Amino acid sequence: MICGEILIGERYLQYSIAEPLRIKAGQVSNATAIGRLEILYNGVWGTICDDSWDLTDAEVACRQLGYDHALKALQGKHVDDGTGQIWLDDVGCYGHENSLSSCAHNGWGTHNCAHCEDAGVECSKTGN
Ligand SMILES: [Ca+2]
Ligand SMILES: [Ca+2]
Repeated sequence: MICGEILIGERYLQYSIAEPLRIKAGQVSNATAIGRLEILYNGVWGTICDDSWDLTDAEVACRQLGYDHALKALQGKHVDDGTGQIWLDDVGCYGHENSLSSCAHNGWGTHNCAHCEDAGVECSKTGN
């Protein structure tokens, strides 16, 4: 999410704020987290489509959630269906991003998905 621009010298620097993530319909402890992934945008929690959802994307999400590793990128058939807004589709992270919202995607709310395709994560505090 591009939130604005700052003029520094003769260059405009774009800055951004990470949209928060949460895990729903799963199990969360200090050591592990597993469940449906949701992201907050414009004050509304929404889900992420499992199209092209992979371990690299899950790594970024798990790190943003405060875990060290992603063990699995869960596809919709392994995740309880969410409701309401579907925010992200075709997420494409490189893996170095600090937040899921800075990864490539189709645009907020632009998708060809249903809630049976809601993506999830399995995150861990310790190794693989
Ligand atoms: Ca991907
Ligand atoms: Ca798609």
